[in-house]
Parts: sequence; structure tokens; C-alpha cells
Amino acid sequence: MKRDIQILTGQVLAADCRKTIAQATPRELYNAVSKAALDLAADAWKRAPGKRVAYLSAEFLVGRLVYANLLNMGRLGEVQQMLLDAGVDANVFEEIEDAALGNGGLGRLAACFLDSAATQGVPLDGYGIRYQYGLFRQYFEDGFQKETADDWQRFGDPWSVRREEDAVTVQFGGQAVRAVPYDTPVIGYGMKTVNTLRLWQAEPFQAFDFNLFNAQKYAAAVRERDAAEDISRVLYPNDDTDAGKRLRLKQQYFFSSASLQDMVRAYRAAHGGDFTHFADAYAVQLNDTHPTVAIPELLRLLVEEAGMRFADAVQVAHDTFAYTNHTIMPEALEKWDQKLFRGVLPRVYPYVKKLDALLRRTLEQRGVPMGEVSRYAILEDGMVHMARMAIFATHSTNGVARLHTEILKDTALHEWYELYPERFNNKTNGVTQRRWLALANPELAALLHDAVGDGWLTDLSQLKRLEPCADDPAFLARFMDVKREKKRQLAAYVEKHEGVRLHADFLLDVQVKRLHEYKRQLLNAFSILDTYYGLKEGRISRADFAPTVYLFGAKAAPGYVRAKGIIKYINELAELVNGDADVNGLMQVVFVQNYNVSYAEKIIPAADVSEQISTAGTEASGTSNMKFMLNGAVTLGTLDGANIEIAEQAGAENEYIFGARADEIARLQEDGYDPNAVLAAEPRAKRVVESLVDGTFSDGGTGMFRELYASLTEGASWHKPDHYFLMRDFIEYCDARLAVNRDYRDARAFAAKCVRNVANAGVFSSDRTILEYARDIWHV
Ligand code: KOT
Repeated sequence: MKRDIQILTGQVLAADCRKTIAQATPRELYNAVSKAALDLAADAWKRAPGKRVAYLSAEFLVGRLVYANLLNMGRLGEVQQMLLDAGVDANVFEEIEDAALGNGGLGRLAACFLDSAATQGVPLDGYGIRYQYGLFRQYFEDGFQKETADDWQRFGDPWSVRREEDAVTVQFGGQAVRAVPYDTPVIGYGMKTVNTLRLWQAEPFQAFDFNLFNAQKYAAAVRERDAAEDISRVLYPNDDTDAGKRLRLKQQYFFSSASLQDMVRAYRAAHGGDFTHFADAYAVQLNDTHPTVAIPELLRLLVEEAGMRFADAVQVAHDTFAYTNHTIMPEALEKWDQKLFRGVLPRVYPYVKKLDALLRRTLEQRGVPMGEVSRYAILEDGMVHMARMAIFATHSTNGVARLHTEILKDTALHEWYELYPERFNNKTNGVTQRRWLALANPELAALLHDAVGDGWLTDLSQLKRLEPCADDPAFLARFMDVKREKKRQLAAYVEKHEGVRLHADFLLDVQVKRLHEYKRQLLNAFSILDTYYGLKEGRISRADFAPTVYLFGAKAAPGYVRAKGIIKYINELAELVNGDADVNGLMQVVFVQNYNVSYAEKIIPAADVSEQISTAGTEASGTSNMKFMLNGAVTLGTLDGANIEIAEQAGAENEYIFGARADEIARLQEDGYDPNAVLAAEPRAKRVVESLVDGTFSDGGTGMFRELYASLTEGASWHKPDHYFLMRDFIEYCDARLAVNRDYRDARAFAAKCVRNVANAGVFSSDRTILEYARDIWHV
């Protein structure tokens, strides 16, 4: 019999705070509803027998769990009705902040995979770190980014269960810490499968030293505790770069070792002490190189605790592990100083050395010339090269979009592809339609329900049946109504949170993603400034121009000065444009603060245009591009990452593609590229770039704008001028943007393009991605 979540919630509230649903605070209600739901999921939260996948990731950017879990449990409507009956706003949980245990695409992908695996019945558990503080919260002060700590647990963490009995010990040189798992159920749609997200928290063995405390040496008394807790204190806020810091390596080993100990213990309990068939019980996926230290750790455990020979252990590791590469940015390829590594992990380092020696013997056997060995070696130039270890010691290396995998094979990892071509494979990323369509856009979901039914919730390819609707005026009218409503909702939210009245009747053009030079938010800003001048000076006809809101959301890594300079620049641009009555009816620039998963759920469904403008060959895949497509925005983008496959699926005539392709960029890098020649030949380009230094804008005396200017025109010690080719693509981008604007004026034709995007988004479900991993890599 279906139990009543209302009765359960009432019982929890009565027991915990002696209040009714109508009386409870949002936080009390959140905790009570979550606990009640957790209780209803308990029966389904059982480990099925058979091989399991462990997805090891330093980041799981799950966002807000309560609505998504209720949706998958089939309880969302019931809870909304319950709140309504009690006179409580159905959006009451909007106050509950996201669990932002990730930076961006890599962490959000892990969260989409959890949802898809549970929905598709793939036995996959996530393993990571229970950071006390997630990604910093961002606000603007005088247009500059400021950061504050993200204390996400202050609302409680009702979705997790602490499993004291499963704690393990992780040993660093002289320091031993306890790893305590907190388990969160991962509830598949329909609740047929409930998997587990197991996040480890670092704790001391002793809360404090009593003798020191009695001697009034308080700081010393809690030193051990602080040192242990520091390990899971905070998420490193870098996306696409690596810090190379001691504490970061400790984090990586902490969760890798704890997770493997967990698996080894379970294996031993089920199969005894013979570990030769470990790979039949577990497939372990390494989400980028962050958990790669798991490889020598498994070797150590197999040799020292299971008595296996090293060569046999290597075979087990090879069969167990697989590695996903998420970026070719050279600064993101992890390397650790050998001395640092050995100092932090003296018990593991010998197994790295043995792997390196085995690699060198293998290269010799395969006839690789001596002079080439240094390109492969794990231990080389005083560093431990993690990606090399990950490719050598696993059976699979995959890229995350077709172009990305081709670049890995042809250039970035070419030498490895020559050695092990059979290991390389592509798994184009995807996103979960439960969160990114059903939950974020119930209005569009209802329209789809009427047009093609609900099968798309677990089989997104069914959206293809929507294609004829692109020619149906009645359907297009309803689609446009939905867009209008989502813009209206977004405008209300933006007004509340930013104090800005967003034009809900304008074309909405959006770029939301981490702030990085290669993603080229600065190119976007330059083109907006060019449009501004064009409108003011009559080069662009005001009468023909569809009024546009340009919306940005992005966090910059706190130490990434250029990225912060770009944020300041865009905020200055916003002030100029929004403060000019002459263009107020035509343009608005808004940079929202603290862009995160929950903000994305509001912004993406309202967008008309999805800005995906990275330099071709730099964005491995992108995943927001897929979320926009699914919600019926057209892509204004370069042929980079998954944009290529998006244009292929939707038809290039339904997107706006511009700019140099990856091969041209590679050629320019080889043969030379001179942005100053573009500046000399193209006054419009010159004018917007000069705005960095000619007094148009102020960087508050920080020198940030002059440095950005120099990066474009002179380069720096570590790069040539304009190394992301903004000037190469500037005019083409402006032209493509004007083409979008022109086409938008035929509202119906534009809506038809949007609908064709929705209809062809089927392959970009993470359900498809996860089933490919299961079939080709994990064999489950
Ligand atoms: C690398 C090092 C540290 C932190 C994050 C990264 C990282 C993030 N590497 N790649 N990503 C993004 O991963 C997404 C999911 O595959 C891709 O869609 C996106 O293009 C990558 O930039």
C-alpha cells in the first residue's frame, strides 16, 4: 500500500519540533519532508547482488536534492498539494541552498550520471568527499567578484545517513585519519533502483588531547583534530586547472583509499581472500585524474593485504579501472612533485615507482626508441604524471565528445594512442532530462506530454516524435507561451535576487558557465559593445533590431586574476548600456551573482539563445549546451566540443555556427597568428579592444584592464598575444549574432527552430551516455 507522505511529514514535525506543517519554518519543513521521503525510499535502498560500478570523483555537483528526489519518487505532486493545503508556498524549499560539491561541468556530469544510472538500473555508486564547505558563494561589490564560504550544511543534511560502522582508516606518512562515510540514496525515476552516493568525511581518532587541554594548551589540544578535519574542509575552487597543493593530494588519496578499502572489505566478505576476480565484482571509473592515486593504492592493498604478486595485481588493476579525460588544457594535466608525493604518501610511492619501471620495460619491448621514453614515463623531470599512469594502468581511456576524443588520439595523447589504440573510445556527455526538463521546465514538460506522451522521461529519443509539431502553428503558439512564462518567472527571480528589472519581453541571450579565457566571455562582451555602438551610430537599424537581454552568470576561481578582470569588465559594460536611456528599449546587460545549479534551472528554460563560443578545440564537450537545446534555445556557437554533434542532430540550419574550426586554429598556432593585424584592419575590433585602456571603462585602478589588453595585443611570458583567437572570430561572431537577431523577428519561424532543437535532443540524455559506459567499459 502506498504510504502517505503527509502523515509521515506530520509525525516527523511533531516529534522533532512539535509543530504542524503550517507552523513549521522552511528549514524544519525541509528536514521533515526529506526525512519522510528517505523513510519511503528505505525499502528500495538495498544493494543488488552482482557486479557494481564505483564512480570515483572529487566532485558531485548535485544541487538541491529535495525536489529532484520527490520527482523521481513520484511524490512531487503530492507534496505540492500538501503544502498548498497547509497554506505554504510550494516554492518554500527555494530557501534551501544547493549542495555545491563541485566546480562546474565535471562535477555536474557526475551528478547527472548518478541520476541516469539509478533510472536505467545500472548498479553504480558514487564515491567522493563530503566537503564541509562547497564552492564559494559569489557576490559583486562595485562590479568586482567577492567570495564567501559556502556552509551548505547549515540547513541540515537530511538526505544523508552517517555510517559509523563502515568507517576506515587512511594513513598518510605519520598521520592517520578516520574516514567516515555519509550515504545519500540516489533514487532512480520510478524508484525501481536506489543506488548510493557515499561521501567520506575526515575525522580525528581523538576529538582532543585531554592532557594538553588540562594544561590549558587549547590550541595544541585540538591540533590533531584540525589537521584531520582540514582534509575534507573545502572544495578546491579551480575548474580546468590544477593547484598542485599538498592538501589537494591528501584529499585525493583520502577518498580514493577509503573507497577502495570499502570495496576490498566487501569483496573479502563475499568472496574470501582470493582477489584474482576482483574485476568481476567491481568496475572503477576515474573521473579525470583526480582519483588516479587509487591505482597504486589498489596495487598496495592487493600486494600487502591480499598477498598477491605485483604482476597479478597490475592485471587486476588494468581490468578494474577505466579513465575519463575531461580536458586537454595543458595546465589541467595533473603532475605532482615527486618529493611532495613521496612525503605525503610514502606507502604508495613504491608502487608508483614499480609501475613506472614496468612501463619503461613495456616501452622497450614494444620497440619505442629510448629518446621517446620521456614522453611516456610516469616519473619524469621530478614529477609524477597522473594522466600517464591512468592510461597505462587501465583498460579504457575515453574522451567526452567526438571532437575531443579525436584530438586526444591525434594530438594531445597521440603517443599513447599509437601504443594502445584499442583502449581509446568516445563517450559523448549527456544531461538528465528529469532535472533539466521535467523539474526545471514543467510548463514545457506538460506541452510535450500533450504532444508525444511521457515516454521521454526515461527514453529521450522519443522526443523525435515532436518534429512534425515544428510545422504546427497551434503548437508553436503554445511553445512561445511557455517561453514567455519562463522569462516572466526568471524576471521575478532576478528582480528579487539582483534588484534588477529584467525585460521579460526581450530576446534572451545567455552565457552561463565558469569564467575562463578559453570560454571567451570577453568576446561576448566585445560584441555587445560593438552592437551598442552600432545602434547608437545607426550602423545597425534600431527599427529592425529585436530588443535583447544579454545575461551572464559565472564564477571565477578566486586566484584567477584575468577571469576576475573580465567579470569587472562585463559589469562596467552593463553599467554603460543600462545607464544609457538612448538604448534602454533595445539592450540590457545583466550579470547575475552566484550562478549555480538552482539558478541554472531558472535561467536555461527562459533562454532563446545559448552562447557556446569557446575557441574551437578547447572545450572538451560542454553540457550546458545540451540543457539549452533540450529547453528549446538555439545555439550560437563555434564548432567545438559537443556543439558539433548538436548542430549535426538539430541540423545546422537550426543553429548559428561561426568562427574558425579546430583545424584552422591548429594551423594558426603552427604558422603564426597576428591579432594586431586584425586590429589594424578592422576599426570595429580596434575600438572595442581599446575600451580596455582608453578610459571608456574603469577597473578601479587595479590595472586589470591594462593586463587584459596586454594579453590580447602583446601576450605574456607564457603565451602569445590573444591565444584564444578572439580577434580571429570577432567579426564572424558579430555577424552571426545579427543573423539571430534578424531571424528572431519572425517569431514563428524562430520558434520552429527552437522546437527542432528539442525534438533532436534525444541523444544528449545522460541515460544514453551511461548505457554506453555500461556496455563498452564496465560490462554490467
Ligand atoms: C579539470 C581539472 C580540475 C577541475 C576541473 C577540470 C575539468 C572540468 N576538466 N574538464 N572539465 C569540464 O568537464 C565537462 C564534463 O566532461 C566538459 O563538458 C567540459 O568541457 C570540461 O571543461
